[in-house]
Amino acid sequence: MALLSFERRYRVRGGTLVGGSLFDFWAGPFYVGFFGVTTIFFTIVGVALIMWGASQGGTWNPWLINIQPPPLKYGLRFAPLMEGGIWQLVTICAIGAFCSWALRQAEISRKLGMALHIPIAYSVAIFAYVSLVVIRPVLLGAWGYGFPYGIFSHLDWVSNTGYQYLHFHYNPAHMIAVSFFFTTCLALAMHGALILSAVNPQKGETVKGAEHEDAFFRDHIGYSIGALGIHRLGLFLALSAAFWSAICIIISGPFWTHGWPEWWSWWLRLPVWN
Ligand code: 07D
Ligand code: 07D
Repeated sequence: MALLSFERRYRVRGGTLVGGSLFDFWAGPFYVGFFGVTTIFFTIVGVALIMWGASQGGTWNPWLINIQPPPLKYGLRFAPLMEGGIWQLVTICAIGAFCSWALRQAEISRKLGMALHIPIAYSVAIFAYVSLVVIRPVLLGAWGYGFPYGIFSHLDWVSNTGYQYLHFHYNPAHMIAVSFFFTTCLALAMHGALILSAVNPQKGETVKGAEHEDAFFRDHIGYSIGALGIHRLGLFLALSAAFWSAICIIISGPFWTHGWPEWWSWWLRLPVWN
């Protein structure tokens, strides 16, 4: 059965947050909705602004296009368009598009009678982005602390910002975030491997179910977290990774201005060493 004809059954009206039934329809496979319209609007305006900025930047090489934030001297004011004003407008469009997307996820979840885990999860990614281009710049007093919009230039920003604190790996929140990212990969790899090994057997073998999956892990490490549990764990690990990333960059500058290795001197000052 074609996916679309099957899914049509689930295309229910209502559940919208804004606009009543005005945008409550589908365009081909896509739900439109009020927030679909605002997503498209912010995306088109934002991409057009990036194109305009690029046209003034001397290169059309996609790797090198670079939309800089304003110089620090403009503080938290609006800057002239060619001196970071475009970056400010692109940032507004990006936040508008990302938030619209999250709200569109919420509308679709409501239509289907699902809980709001998906928009909540995506909101944590938005929080990480907002921590970089709004929260930290506002706490430091200038939009110029945001990262530039360019494939290579944003890497330069990460490296430069990291070295401003001497050795970013010593940032304790960065350590927690990195550990959560690595653990997320481990968990997803093991979960993917477990499911494939059970439901995609060699020719002639039967498909195995949840009992086999649980038995594998019980035999192996004495415990199986279970079908629901692994998805709870995965969500927790991934959200924690992005959450601690946001924390690690918000504290760098606003709450800790020295090199990160110095933060650890509390350890050397513990009375136990006397
Ligand atoms: C696979 C889901 C699909 C998404 C993709 C990204 C664009 C940008 C824009 C031409 C996992 C689509 C890309 C729409 C085009 C212009 C102006 C998600 C998947 C495929 N980064 N980053 C990349 C973004 C930051 C860092 C790649 C975005 C922070 C490092 C891609 C943001 C810091 C490295 C990209 C953002 C940082 C990258 C692959 C926003 C800390 C790499 C991304 C909005 C978080 C890697 C050349 C990927 C690379 C890379 C996009 C923010 C660090 C271009 C949209 C400032 C160290 N980043 N990034 O697969 O190869 O993500 O860079 O916050 O090494 Mg980045
Ligand atoms: C911000 C992306 C949000 C995306 C959104 C959606 C579209 C649509 C459309 C595809 C958060 C965008 C969608 C555009 C696309 C289509 C159709 C995700 C975001 C809303 N670090 N470090 C991190 C590691 C070092 C430094 C985070 C590792 C060095 C700084 C993570 C290493 C120095 C910052 C991380 C390492 C340094 C970070 C990034 C190893 C440099 C940050 C993940 C092994 C010399 C950043 C909030 C993240 C951060 C960050 C990992 C090394 C500096 C934990 C594994 C020592 C300055 N680093 N790092 O945040 O916390 O994702 O940002 O060496 O600012 Mg680091």
